[in-house]
Amino acid sequence: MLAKPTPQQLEWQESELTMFLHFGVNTFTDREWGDGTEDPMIFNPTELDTDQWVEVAKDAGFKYMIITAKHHDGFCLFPSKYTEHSVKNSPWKDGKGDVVKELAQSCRKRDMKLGIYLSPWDRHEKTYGDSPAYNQYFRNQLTELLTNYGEISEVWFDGACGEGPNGKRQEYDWQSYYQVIRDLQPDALIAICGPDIRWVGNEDGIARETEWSVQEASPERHPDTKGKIWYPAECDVSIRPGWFWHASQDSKVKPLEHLIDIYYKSVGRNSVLLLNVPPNDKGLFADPDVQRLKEFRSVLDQTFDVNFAEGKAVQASSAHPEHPASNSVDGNGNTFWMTAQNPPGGTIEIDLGEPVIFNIAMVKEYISLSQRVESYSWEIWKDGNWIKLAEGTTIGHKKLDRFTDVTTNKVRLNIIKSLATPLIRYVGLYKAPLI
Ligand code: FUL
Repeated sequence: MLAKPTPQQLEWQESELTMFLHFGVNTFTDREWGDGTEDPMIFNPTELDTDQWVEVAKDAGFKYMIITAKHHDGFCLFPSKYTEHSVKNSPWKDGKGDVVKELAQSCRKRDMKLGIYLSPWDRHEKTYGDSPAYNQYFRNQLTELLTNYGEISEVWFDGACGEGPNGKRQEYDWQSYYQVIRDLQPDALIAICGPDIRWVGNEDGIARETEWSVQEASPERHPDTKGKIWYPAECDVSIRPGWFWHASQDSKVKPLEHLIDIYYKSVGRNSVLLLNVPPNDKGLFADPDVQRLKEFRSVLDQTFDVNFAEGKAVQASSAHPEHPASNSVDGNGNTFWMTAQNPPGGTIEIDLGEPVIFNIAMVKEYISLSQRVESYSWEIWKDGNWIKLAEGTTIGHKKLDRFTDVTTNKVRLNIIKSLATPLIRYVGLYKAPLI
């Protein structure tokens, strides 16, 4: 059986870009981890504007936004009725404000999906360490977030765990947390310490060269499943050195080249990029981040707006009789070439009709029917011979290869090894600008 994505996993993966928002008391204390003793009075973003966050994210091509409703310090950006450690005891909007609500409204207006980060590790809450009591507290807060803010598309659980004031280590009851989410928001994806989206394993925004969305079920996350499951990777990284905003890091926003490199190594390696952009102490995205995101979008548009293979003739080595291969590269995401052959593999040849210069190749599998390809190569036609241009292992939702400019009138994609008949959904040849 080939594991397949749920409709929600598919939509998430095809969206490619999610923005992370780290915001809270740390924004005002210049720290990365608060210890829970912060005075809520320090939380006072005088110009908070969630419309700005969503507009910037939307313009940059992001489709989901995840906010730290509560970080490890326990301070809640929403007026939880289960704690006093929240916006309700801050001077912001005289304690009547709710950052999660404002963001939810801004997202709704602009067709942006909303996700929440609720830190299980809570350095303020007194019941932390008294495992059953804290698990109930945590479920109560999850219930608030999943009930009061409309559709929540992703719930992001970090695994950090510590001891409570009683000196005991908290034992998280993950399965009961998942149950609350499945009951209240059955379409929400549960990420990282969750069964639907897998942490890529680093905080640099970089996936592996070989990145399978199909994985073995883990006893901890998927106790009721045996064998293979669809469990795609998410690559989290911050646009700055820290997750939270620090004035001293306004000059340390990642250079454009670095961000673009991250894009190729995350989205271009079958993963979703979760890029953190932290609002500042005014409650706004800072200018350097906004500027960088504009540049990021502009380079991606310049690169991917023109596919030189679009509309060009394609020959697939063999086609399944019931799914005749389309004979040109079209933008129809619901069709695919099946290069049926035994053992599974095959060739897709694109006749460009005239010499074309490009430096990027894109290939996508039809992942609705699982991820199959284990090895592939790209070749170009040069002086009467096929010359190897690039090679790789997995493809999945999207695989991008970069190389120095080449000129040719014919290109060939070879599927060398595949777990089952390879289903190729899209191919693209592009020219990235010099940065
Ligand atoms: C980590 C946390 O400890 C960091 O503060 C940050 O939230 C990051 C995304 O996850 O584990």
